[in-house]
Amino acid sequence: MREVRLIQIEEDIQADNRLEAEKVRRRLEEAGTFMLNLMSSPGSGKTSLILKTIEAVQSMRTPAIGMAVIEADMDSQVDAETILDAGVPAVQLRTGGFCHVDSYMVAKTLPSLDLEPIDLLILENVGNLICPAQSDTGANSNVMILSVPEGDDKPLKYPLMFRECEALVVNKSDYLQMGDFDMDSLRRRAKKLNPEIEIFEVSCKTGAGVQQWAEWLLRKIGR
Ligand SMILES: Nc1nc2c(ncn2[C@@H]2O[C@H](COP(=O)(O)OP(=O)(O)OP(=O)(O)O)[C@@H](O)[C@H]2O)c(=O)[nH]1
Ligand SMILES: [Mg+2]
Repeated sequence: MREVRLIQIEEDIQADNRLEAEKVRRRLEEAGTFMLNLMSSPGSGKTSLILKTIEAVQSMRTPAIGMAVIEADMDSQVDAETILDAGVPAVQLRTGGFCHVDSYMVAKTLPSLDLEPIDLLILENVGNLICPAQSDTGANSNVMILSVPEGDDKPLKYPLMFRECEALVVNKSDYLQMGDFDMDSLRRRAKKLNPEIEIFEVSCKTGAGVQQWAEWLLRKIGR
């Protein structure tokens, strides 16, 4: 009988990635840095939420929380420039065609940051609801944004993302009155996939809900 040799590329890659992710977490722990991996589809408001979070967190705590941002995109550096303009250290991670960030990319980025004064490091992942959910970045917490114009059916189509995240920020709540987005359906669908998921209704435009989100985040980082 012929024996077929099966090479499990995907599983091997994920196993290697998880080992590297543990190294990243150890490095962060040594420096006392909490890393948040923020994921969403393109344009749902990752950079906007980071800006609002910087504002909120800095106004809520003295002494100030040390923050920095890793901006990941397939191309361009506009988001890193936006964060630098807000007075927060930022590095641009150009994934060069990859549609998600993995722990090797984070490990390569960390030496360009002075981690010691950073309490909260936010990774803005590549805009995509599929691939980023499959890859451990070494972060301490995964959070996703779903914006109202994307629709309340997304848990049905991208279940892994909802399962992998501790919190879901439903952004652009200022659009709620304009369409057919059903918040109760969204909550039900998200909780069915992940009963523990925390859900925040936010508008980065009006600032609604930002405070509650920031309070949760500060509790997560122990401040
Ligand atoms: N009306 C409204 N617009 C918003 C809100 N949050 C973000 N936007 C707008 O949505 C657009 C995209 O926001 P970004 O923060 O750049 O989204 P992103 O997820 O970082 O986008 P990529 O990095 O390209 O994936 C911008 O024009 C924002 O001004 C909101 O709560 N309400
Ligand atoms: Mg962005």
